[in-house]
Amino acid sequence: MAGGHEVGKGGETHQTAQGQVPPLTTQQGVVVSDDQNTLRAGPRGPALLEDFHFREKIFHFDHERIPERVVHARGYGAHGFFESNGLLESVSRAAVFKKGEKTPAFVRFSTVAGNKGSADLARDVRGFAAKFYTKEGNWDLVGNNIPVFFIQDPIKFPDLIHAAKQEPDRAFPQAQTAHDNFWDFISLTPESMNMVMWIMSDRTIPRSFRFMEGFGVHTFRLVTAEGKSTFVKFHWKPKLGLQSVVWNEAVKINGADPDFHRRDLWTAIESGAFPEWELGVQLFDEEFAAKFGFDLLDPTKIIPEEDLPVKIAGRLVLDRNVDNFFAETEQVAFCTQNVVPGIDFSNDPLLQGRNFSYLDTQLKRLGSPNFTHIPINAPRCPVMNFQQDGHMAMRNPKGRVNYEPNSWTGATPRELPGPRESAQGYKSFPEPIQAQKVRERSETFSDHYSQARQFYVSQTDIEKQHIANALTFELSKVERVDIRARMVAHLLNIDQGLADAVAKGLRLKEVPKPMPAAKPTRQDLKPSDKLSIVKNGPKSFAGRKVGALVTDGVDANVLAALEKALKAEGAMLKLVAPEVGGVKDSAGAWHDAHEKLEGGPSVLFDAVVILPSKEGVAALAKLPAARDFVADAVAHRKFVGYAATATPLFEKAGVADALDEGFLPLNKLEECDAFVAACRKVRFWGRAAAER
Ligand code: HDD
Repeated sequence: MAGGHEVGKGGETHQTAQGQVPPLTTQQGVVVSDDQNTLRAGPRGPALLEDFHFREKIFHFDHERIPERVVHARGYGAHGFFESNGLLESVSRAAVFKKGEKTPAFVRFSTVAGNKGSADLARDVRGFAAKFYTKEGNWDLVGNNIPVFFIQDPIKFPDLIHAAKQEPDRAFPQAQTAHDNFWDFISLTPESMNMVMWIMSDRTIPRSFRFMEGFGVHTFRLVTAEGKSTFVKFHWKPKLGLQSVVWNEAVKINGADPDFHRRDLWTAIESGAFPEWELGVQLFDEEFAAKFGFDLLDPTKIIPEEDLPVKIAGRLVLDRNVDNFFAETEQVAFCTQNVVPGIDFSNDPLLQGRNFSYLDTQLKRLGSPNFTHIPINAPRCPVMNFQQDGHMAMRNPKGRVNYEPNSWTGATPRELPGPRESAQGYKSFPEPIQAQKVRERSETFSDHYSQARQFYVSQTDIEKQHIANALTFELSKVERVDIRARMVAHLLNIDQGLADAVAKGLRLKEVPKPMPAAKPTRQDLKPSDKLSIVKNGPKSFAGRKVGALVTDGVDANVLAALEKALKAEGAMLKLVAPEVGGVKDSAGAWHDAHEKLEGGPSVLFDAVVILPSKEGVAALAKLPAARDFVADAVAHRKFVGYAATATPLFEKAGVADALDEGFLPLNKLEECDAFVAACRKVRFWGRAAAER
């Protein structure tokens, strides 16, 4: 056999360097004798059509791709469970909310606008979609990491997404909203202004999925067995606290590691540090809804937590990575209309529109109405009905009866209107409705600026600055000056200071008049601390990574003490060295490096330590990547631990005369604990250096 591996014969295993392996077969189960060479007429001759193995292999390869999701194409998922603490037992009959009930779950996080292969740190909303395989059927909570949305009516969704994605003639820019079409549409859509504040905040550049909140966005209903309804808004609260990167970091992470978020989730789960969120709920009744001041069917509005506290109803833990990305993460089909008895919809028009779109999109993506037969989508409770046939049908009715009612003897499934033991049919909440058919937006949906202002004024100064910077950056990429000005006209209805900062940042020749508003901006809404990331930062440094820039001769004691202190905190130390092979410490012990310096810039870490030896620092200071490592960490306001030997590198990096309280010496063992304690704040926001 020319140029190939040894291949076994008929159904036997055979010996290779890896041990006994099964023989390779075709899809028909025929053992393949040669998988290296096509069948030819002579060694140099033309290929023969008869080569069924080659044709089958290429045919299958040619069909490997399915359409990527029209939105949220890039995503990453993991398995886990939801454990209820029983809080919702009194307001919902759903089994998933029974005290102590543990329900298997699958969660997929995503960006919205980019294609499947785009980078993780795009400035974008993150999807947070959870599928609960409950005893009573699948419940999907398909949310985002932002509690409001761009539009109030689903008929605008195609326009919104067309405007956000790459422009149709040139097919760029991808995975970013910094272009004319997006801001043209947005500036003509005042209802998006609350969302604009959220997307221009650091919420859209999360540190990773583990550090972001999630929201069901819409108002839903919970319903008891007796038919009593309570409105609910769902929240996910990350156990590790909130954290985002800064924009300049995001730009650089995208180059250094476009898979930063998926790698983070995968490695956290592999290392046993299982990401966890609490399920929070805001529960309210018609009376609260009537008095609240905004229409709670309007998905561009929130209920501030200060007005209606979030109560915790259970926890979600992700503890298992997928076995196969395509089979699970790509084929998972979330549908907002997947609800179970005890959970119901509200009349939020956007939600009602979504209930059509998700089912429809799965047919397009997965190619068959039988997508529910795929293991990742299949309920883990009995499924019995007479739906049959179709492409790839795996679950087919047996026997003669495929309709109901029928009079054949034997147990064929029938609907179940009343309760029977634990089962009961799904009943929609019988909300009385009397109305005229209209195409009309409710007048109660027309305040577009008040909550946008409330979000903005709730931020810390640094976060306000980031919003102004983000708007300035995005609008600077917009070629048409009139679109830039139109956005500033909206900002004038939100906050004068913000509008001024953006107008100045853009150097608008003429500052426009405020955009005419359907309703004046309310000034009476109190700032809500819960809307700020910085005010809700983590309590510990757990789950974070410290990058240690080291050379040969690194102080063995300091390195060991630092590693111990970080481990005690639940954080990790990663060594970055001039060569990936590693370094020899002051005691002569070898340490493998996790990253070569050029491949491990400081943007990949939450804090850094600079620990060159006296002998090694001069060579290190000559490397541009080492200087960037330090300069970026400083500009991104990270905590920097350092040995006294680091000074020549600090000088070359241009930071030697600016060692502020965010720099912590690491020469003695006891200083390691102090460094880790400081890192709990994650960023040294007091640093004066302008963010590069
Ligand atoms: Fe959507 C996917 C979240 C409005 C139509 N959406 C999708 C995903 C998330 C969201 C997280 C990815 C699910 C996954 O990981 O597979 N979408 C939202 C949120 C919205 C929202 C929080 C507003 C509150 N979406 C929305 C509207 C429509 C859609 C108004 C259409 C009328 N969304 C879709 C879709 C997608 C989708 C076209 C594409 C892929 C998919 O469904 O499975 O049906």
